This record gives sequence, structure tokens and C-alpha cells, in this order.
Amino acid sequence: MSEENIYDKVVWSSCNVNCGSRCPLRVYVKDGNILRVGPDNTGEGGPFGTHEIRACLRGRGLREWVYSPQRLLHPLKRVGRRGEGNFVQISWDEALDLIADKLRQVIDIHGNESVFRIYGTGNLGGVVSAREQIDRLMNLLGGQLGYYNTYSTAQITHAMHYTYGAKDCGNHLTDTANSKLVVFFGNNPAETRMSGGGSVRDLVVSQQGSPVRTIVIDPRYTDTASCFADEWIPIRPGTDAALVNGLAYVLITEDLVDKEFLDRYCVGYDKTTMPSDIPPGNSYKDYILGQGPDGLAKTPAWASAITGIPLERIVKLAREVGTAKPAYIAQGWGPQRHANGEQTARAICMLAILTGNVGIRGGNSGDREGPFGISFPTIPVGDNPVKTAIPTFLWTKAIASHDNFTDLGDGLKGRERLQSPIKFLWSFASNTLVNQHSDIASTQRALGDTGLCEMIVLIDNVMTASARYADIVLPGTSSFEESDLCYQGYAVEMGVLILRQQAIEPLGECRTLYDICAGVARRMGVEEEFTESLTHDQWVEYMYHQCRRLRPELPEKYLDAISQGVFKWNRGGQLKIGLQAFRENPAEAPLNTPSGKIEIFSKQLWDLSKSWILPQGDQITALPEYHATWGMPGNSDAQKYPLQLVGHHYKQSTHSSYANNPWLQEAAPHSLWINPLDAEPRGIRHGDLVRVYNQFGQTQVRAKVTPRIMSGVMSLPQGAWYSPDAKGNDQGGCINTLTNQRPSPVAKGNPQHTNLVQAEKACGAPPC
Ligand SMILES: Nc1nc2c(c(=O)[nH]1)N[C@H]1C(S)=C(S)[C@@H](COP(=O)(O)OP(=O)(O)OC[C@H]3O[C@@H](n4cnc5c(=O)[nH]c(N)nc54)[C@H](O)[C@@H]3O)O[C@H]1N2
Ligand SMILES: Nc1nc2c(c(=O)[nH]1)N[C@H]1C(S)=C(S)[C@@H](COP(=O)(O)OP(=O)(O)OC[C@H]3O[C@@H](n4cnc5c(=O)[nH]c(N)nc54)[C@H](O)[C@@H]3O)O[C@H]1N2
Ligand code: SF4
Ligand SMILES: [Mo]
Repeated sequence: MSEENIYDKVVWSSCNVNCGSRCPLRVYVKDGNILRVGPDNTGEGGPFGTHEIRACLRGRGLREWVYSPQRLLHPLKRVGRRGEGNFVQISWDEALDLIADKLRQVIDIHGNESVFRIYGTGNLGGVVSAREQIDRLMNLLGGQLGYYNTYSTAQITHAMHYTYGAKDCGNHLTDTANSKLVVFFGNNPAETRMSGGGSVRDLVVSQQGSPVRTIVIDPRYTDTASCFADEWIPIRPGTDAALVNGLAYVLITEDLVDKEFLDRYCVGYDKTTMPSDIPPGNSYKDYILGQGPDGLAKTPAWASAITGIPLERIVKLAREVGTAKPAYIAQGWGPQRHANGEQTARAICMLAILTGNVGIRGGNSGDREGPFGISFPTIPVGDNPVKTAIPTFLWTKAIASHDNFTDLGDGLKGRERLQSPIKFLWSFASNTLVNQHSDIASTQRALGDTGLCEMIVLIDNVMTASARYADIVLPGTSSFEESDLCYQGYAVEMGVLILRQQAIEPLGECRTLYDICAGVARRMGVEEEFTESLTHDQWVEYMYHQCRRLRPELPEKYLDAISQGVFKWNRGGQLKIGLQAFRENPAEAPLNTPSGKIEIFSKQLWDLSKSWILPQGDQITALPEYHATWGMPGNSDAQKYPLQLVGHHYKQSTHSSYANNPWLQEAAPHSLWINPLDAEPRGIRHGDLVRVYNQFGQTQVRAKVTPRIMSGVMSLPQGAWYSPDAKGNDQGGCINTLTNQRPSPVAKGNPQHTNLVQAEKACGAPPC
């Protein structure tokens, strides 16, 4: 029997959360209800590059998400204290009137800089359903406070900027087929780039039949390590720069560096390429050999004591990296999501730079693997008349102490000091208001005071921890309830366009973001400018035709395109080699750094270190130096909180999206990874309920006692739902009860993997 006989219809849809992939999905519908969700079935048996993009467990479980008991179905207005979670149902008209009235009032009194759309990534694949609709609306109303950085890559983006004057300067992962050695620092594509559309496919294909040796350096024995690595080297979080220093010491003293490359392409390796106005003794070589200001040789023994990696292993690794040509050295984004993340990211690049592996086939710059994607048009948003922008991570400070928010202290752009606090906050498809932002207790204090930020409008599919802090909660359509176009994000080997059709009627009173914004626009007198007289669906069709201008091979008729649903463009064997043009001809294709070369010594950072105002203990250094930070062993807090805690991105959920799905909770339970050496003295057995705490808060979660994490370190997957009990203590295992809001020095990024905690068996709960 064909599928069509069992189901009324099967329509194309897509999974739009922020995992980096965008998987096509087939939605099976009967009597207006979703019966089942299936993966892509186009390209079966085809060559790699047009193959099926098989969805991961999360996309296949989307039915549970759409029909989840937490689903928001009606507009709600807060009653009682903010955060208490008490709401009354109101009509759409009332909700939109309240929003427009407050928006008008806030703009009149405090100006457009006091309106802010918070970062949120729950619906990234869409074009017409994209968060940028809020920007389009706000730009018509005089603009809003901007932001720069992401929670994903703040520190590494700055590191690449200062070192290479570039971003995304990694070779494609398929290039590992041409390498002799692969070294991954905290890179876990098997879990963070899942599905047939994720870069894990690249790794599978390029390693098939390849003799390449792969080493994974990570505090955890990750899925990537277990599937692809010949060797796992556990490392203490936040200490990769110390490891690289120790490796550099061996490379330099055993003459394994590529001196010709360093002289021709780099600034600051030794005195021959140092900027002329810098005092002697400040080159990289001086620093490593102990001839710089600190007088400390960064020997493998020194590195071993800091990283927890045996001395002999460091020496062996240095010789391996120094002799395997070419070597693919790459980092994920875990090492940089730390208090010293910028320097760590720069330091890892040093390994590629010292060995001349930058810009060549089979090599890599030290950056994460390069993404591949086809550019497609996005909705026009217009210009933001407000030029002031804050680092994404510092939005709580922009609410609670704006008069203390400055360019030199906080990385404010466009002004010396923030002129107005955030008074009106938009939140679309975001849980960063509470769940995903650091130090939930502190965030709650800032949000709980309605005299600070006066209105929070939140649009989501489900009642989240963030939604409980909103004043107006609006039920947004899920991807199965709206039509749209969807472009593949970090695809492998191909570019993808999905024509997502509306599979079912919106549940309850759910509306698309577009309709919500159009409703506000009407009340603010800019409806015509906002909609241009098009409906949501007409915009989708219009944007499809914009795509056709770039890809004329797409069907002329939109209806024909809908019935095909998925379009794939093979990369055609093109291999991205990051910084290749510079490598081939540095004079003709200089880098976008002040010197046009790779800046091992960054004069820009040298200058920043003199002018920026930093809290005590923070450092900005011109060289990629290692410095221990707060939240690490040796810090005074470590006496009370002796265990380091990181929070990896886990297969159960994409951040907090889908984390409430019982199927996924069963398939991949949320648990605290703890080494037997740390569990045993605490009387913690596998499966026990554990209390994890520090000066910021506490949470409870089941223990996964495993040697897959190094001793002294624990990992609590990020994304679990914050679920406080009556006393305010989290029962949900949410790591952001324990993280710190103190930003990293240069990027002002989120240091959410730098944490010190204590753990103990939680008594009173089974099986205690
Ligand atoms: N399944 C799933 N996939 C996802 C996501 C998700 O939530 N779930 N989120 C997506 C998003 S938005 C992003 S930004 C990416 C995130 O991608 P990443 O930032 O790369 O992911 P993480 O798990 O944070 O870190 C990767 C690895 O770094 C390790 N690590 C942590 N600290 C250190 C350190 O100091 N040194 C070293 N060497 N290793 C360290 C962690 O143990 C982890 O295995 O993933 C994307 N993919
Ligand atoms: N401790 C710690 N915290 C972290 C991280 C970490 O590594 N450690 N990682 C950080 C990173 S890299 C990131 S990118 C952020 C991510 O943080 P967020 O961008 O907040 O991502 P999610 O938690 O997935 O929240 C997305 C929201 O969108 C909603 N949503 C999903 N689909 C739809 C839809 O179709 N329509 C609407 N209206 N809503 C939808 C979901 O219900 C969810 O509430 O978290 C950061 N937080
Ligand atoms: S979560 Fe990511 S990999 Fe999984 S189905 Fe969705 S888009 Fe694909
Ligand atoms: Mo992210």
C-alpha cells in the first residue's frame, strides 16, 4: 500500500533549531493531525553530495514537540510577580494593543536605544519566519539597540580576527582525507553536527579507507573520539594554551618549526619579525623559552603540571605534530567558551602556524572545520538607525546597570557609555532570557525588578523558564504549522533548499511571527511599509522567486517547486582550503590584519591591553599566552568547589529545544558525567541523584559514573530545563544555575564552560 493511502498527505517540512544542520522532514498527516515524521528520502543511492540528509533523533521526534503538554496555545498576560508563572489568557487584540502602547511609551520617554531583541536561535532555518522580522519592524519604528557576537563563537571569532584578520578560515573536513594526522581540540562533530547533513558525514566519508591518524584532545571521551579517534588525550578544561606552549617548546628546541613559513608569513615569532616599536624580549620564541618578561620556560614538565597530561605524552605529541606533513589541526567551540577563550583559540592556531600547516591541502589553520553552504536571499530588514551595539552576552548589564556600561570596560560600540537601559525586550524563539544565559539567580534578580526592564514580550512554542519571566507570552506557530523556505546551514558537500509546507492548521490560537509583527505594525501606523501588502504565504512565494534569480534552474512555478520540496546542489568536489590565496601569494592576497600577515604578536591586542579597563585578574596579551583564570584549579574558590564543570552540547536536545521530549529523554538521558575517582569518595554510584552546587546556585541530576571523563572534571550537558522547586532549587539539572556572568576579556563573551563546583549525593530521593 502506498503511503498516500494510509495518510491523507505527506508534506515537506524542516527542522529549524540551531544545531547547525537543517534537515528536510516528511510530515505524515491524517485528518489534520500529524501521525509521524520521516526523514529525507531523496538521493538514496546517489553519490556523496546529493545523498539523503537523514534527520537525527531530535528531528524525527518532532511530533512529540508539536503536541507537547507544555505547548503555548493562547496569548497570555502576566498577573502577580514577574517570574512567578501566573498568567491569564487574553485576546490577540488585547495583547497587541498592550505591546504597541508600551512600545510607543518606551520609545517616547527613553528613545529607541531602550528597545532590544534578545539573541535566540530556536527558529534559524526559516526565511519569512525568521527573527529578523522583529528587526524589520523596529527599523521602521526608529531602530533598536544592536548586539554583536553569538553565544556560540564570541571568543574564537575575536581570536581569528586578531590572528588572521578573517573568520571561518578552516579547511573542509573532507580534506582530512589528504592529511597524515588529525588533531581535534574540543571538537565533537559526531554530536554537534549530527545527521546526514552535518559535518559528521564528511568525517565518515573522508576517513573511510584512509590511514590518517586522529587524536582527540578533550576532557571527555566524546562520541567523536569513540567513533573516529586512534587516541584520546584528556585535558583539564581551560588549559589548552598551556599544552600548546609545552608543545611549542619541544618544536622549537628540537628544530621542528617551519622557520621559512614563520619568517615569510608571520609577525612576532622571533625578533626578526617583531614590530619595530615593541621592546625586545616580547616575541613568541622569547615567551616560550623563558626569555620574556615572566622568565619562565614553558617546558613540557610545566605544561604537564597544568594540563594533567603526562610529560612523555606531550613530548611525543609534539614530535608527531612536527613531523606529520600535512597535519589537520582544528578546534571545536568548546575550548573557547571559557574565561580565557580568546587566548586558548589563538594558542591552538599556533600549533598549525609553527608547523606551517596553514593554507595548504590536508592542513588547517587551527580554526574549526570550514562550513559549506549556498547563499540565498533573506528578508529585507532595512537599516537600523541606532548604531549602538552591546556584546550579546552583556544584555543583563544593559538592563541592570546601564550607566556603568562603557566602550573600554564592556566593549560597547557606537558610544562611550550606554545612554539608556533596556526598557522593552523582544524575545523570539529564545530561552536565553533565563535557561541559556549564565547565572540564573542573578538574571532572575535583574528581570524580577519591573522598574528596570518594563516590558518583556516573548514568542515561543512552549512554556519555558524564560516565558515565565515575560509580561506578554505569545503562542508562535511551530515549523509544521507555517510554510517557509529553509536553507541548509553547515551542510556537507551540498547546498540545500527546502520548501516547507504548512502541514497542519496552527494549534490553538498560534500565529506566525510575521502576523504578530504585522499586528503591531498596524497599531504603530507602519503596516503598509511592513507588509508591502503581502501575507506570510505571499512573502514565501516572493522569496522563492528571489532564490530563482540566483538559481535559475529552480522550477519556474512555485507550485512545482513545492511538490518537489527539496533541492540539492552538489559542491562538485570543490575543496575549501582556508587562507589558501594568502599562502600562495602573500603579497597579492594579504590578510586583513594591520600587517597583512599572520599576527602571532598582535599590536592591536598590545594596545587594547593598555587602554581597556579590566577587572582584577583578567589579562589581554599580545601573544597567545596561557594564564590561569578564575573558575580553575588553584583559584581560592577551588578549596570549597574542587571540581571543574563543563557543559557539552548533547544529542538529547538542541540547547533547550526539544529537551522536554520524553522519547529523547529515554534515548539519551540527561546526566552528570563524573569519573569513578571523584564519585567513589563522595559515595556516588551510577544513577544516584546528585546535588551540584557552588556560590551561584545548585541543581540536582542523576550521575553517570564513567571513565569517559577525566578525574577532577565533570560535564553536565547544557540545555536541560530549569525547574525550580518551591524553595527555588533547580530539580532539572540546568547547568546555568552554576555558571558565571563575568565575560571574557577581549570578546566579552560567555565563559559558560569555566566553572568550579562541588558535588554530593542528594539524600532523601531514591535510589539514595
Ligand atoms: N546535539 C546538539 N548539537 C548541537 C547543539 C546542541 O545543543 N545539541 N548546539 C549547536 C550549537 S548552537 C553550537 S554553538 C555548537 C557547539 O559546538 P561546540 O562548542 O564545539 O560544542 P561543546 O559541546 O560546547 O564543546 C565541544 C567539546 O569541547 C570540550 N571542551 C570543553 N572545554 C574544553 C577545553 O577547555 N579544552 C578542550 N580541549 N575541550 C573542551 C567539550 O567536552 C566538548 O566535547 O553545537 C551545535 N550542535
Ligand atoms: N551553560 C551553557 N549555556 C549555554 C551554552 C553552553 O555551552 N553552556 N551554549 C550557548 C549557545 S552556543 C547557544 S547558541 C545558546 C542557545 O540558546 P537559545 O538560542 O535560547 O536556544 P534554545 O535553548 O534552543 O531556545 C530556543 C527557543 O526557541 C523555541 N523554539 C523552537 N522552535 C521554535 C519555533 O519554531 N518557533 C518559536 N517561536 N519558538 C521556537 C524553543 O522552545 C526555545 O525556547 O545557549 C547558550 N547557552
Ligand atoms: S536537530 Fe539538527 S541534525 Fe537533528 S534533525 Fe534537526 S536539523 Fe537535523
Ligand atoms: Mo551556539
